[in-house]
Amino acid sequence: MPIEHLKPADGPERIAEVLARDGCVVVDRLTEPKTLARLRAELEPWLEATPLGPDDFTGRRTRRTGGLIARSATARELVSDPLVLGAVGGVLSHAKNFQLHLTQVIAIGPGEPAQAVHRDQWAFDFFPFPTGYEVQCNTLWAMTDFSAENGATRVVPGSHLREDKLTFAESDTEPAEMEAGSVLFYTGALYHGGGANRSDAVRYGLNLTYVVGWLRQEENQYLTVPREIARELPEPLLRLMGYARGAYALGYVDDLRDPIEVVRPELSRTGFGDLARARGQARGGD
Ligand SMILES: O=C(O)CCC(=O)C(=O)O
Ligand SMILES: [Fe+2]
Repeated sequence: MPIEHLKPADGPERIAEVLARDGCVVVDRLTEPKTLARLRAELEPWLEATPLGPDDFTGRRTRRTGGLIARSATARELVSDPLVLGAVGGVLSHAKNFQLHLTQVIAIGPGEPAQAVHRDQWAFDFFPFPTGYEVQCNTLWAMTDFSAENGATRVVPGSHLREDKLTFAESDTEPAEMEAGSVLFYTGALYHGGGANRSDAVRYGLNLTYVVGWLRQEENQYLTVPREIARELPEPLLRLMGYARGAYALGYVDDLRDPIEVVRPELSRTGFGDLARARGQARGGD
C-alpha cells in the first residue's frame, strides 16, 4: 500500500482521517527552507555536541538531540503548529487532552543499518492497547530531503490495525520519501523504523510527538526545560508541555492546584497568592 501524500490546504480533518485509515500520511512542504535553516542554526552547537547512540535501536551511527523547547525558538513554533495540533487532536480526540511526548532531532549518519521495525507505543511497557485505540501521534519533519537511500523512515501503511508484536523485514516496508519541509505523521500503533543510510550525508529529521494526557511523557519536560525558560513561554505551549492536568486530576500540585501556577503564579486562580496568604496567617501575619 503506498503512503498517501496530502497538501497543507487539505486541512487537519483530512490528515486525521487518513491517519485513522492508514496510520501514516505525508504532508508535503508544511514549512519553508528558511524556517529549517533557522532551526538548524539554533541547534547546530547542540547537534555537534550530541554523542552517538549507545545501542542498535537508538543507532550507533545516529545522534539524537533533545530538549528542543529549551534550545530552539523555531522548534517551539513547530511543536505548536496549528495544522499539526488540529490533526493530532483529531487522532487523539477520545482522550480529554493530549500533551507533548518528546522533541528530538534524529540525525542518521552514513552507514547506519535499518532500525528494527517497531511500534512507538511499545514504550509503554508493551501494554496491549485495543486495536484502533491510539494513544500517541507523531510527526517527523524532514530537515533534509528523505530518500530511500539516505534513511527515509520505513513504514507499513495500515499496520496500526494489525496484531501486536509482529516482526517485519525491510522489504515489507515503504520508505517515506519526501522533500525537506514535509512532515510524516504516524500513529503510536504504526509499525515503522528508521531507514538504513546508504548515502554519504547525514539524514536529519525533527521528531515531535504527542501522547494522551494520562500517559507518562517520554521526554521529561519539567526537568529538561529550566524553570527560567519555562516561565517565559506562552501559556498554550506550557500546557502542551504538561503544565496542565491530564484528564481530571493527573499531575496536580499540592492542594489540587493547576501545575501551571508553579511556573506562572499570575495565571493562578486559587494559587500561590492564596497559599502565601494562608501561610502568612498561619504564622500570625495578615
Ligand atoms: O528516524 C526515523 O526515521 C524514525 C526513528 C524511530 O522510529 C524511532 O527511533 O523510534
Ligand atoms: Fe519509532
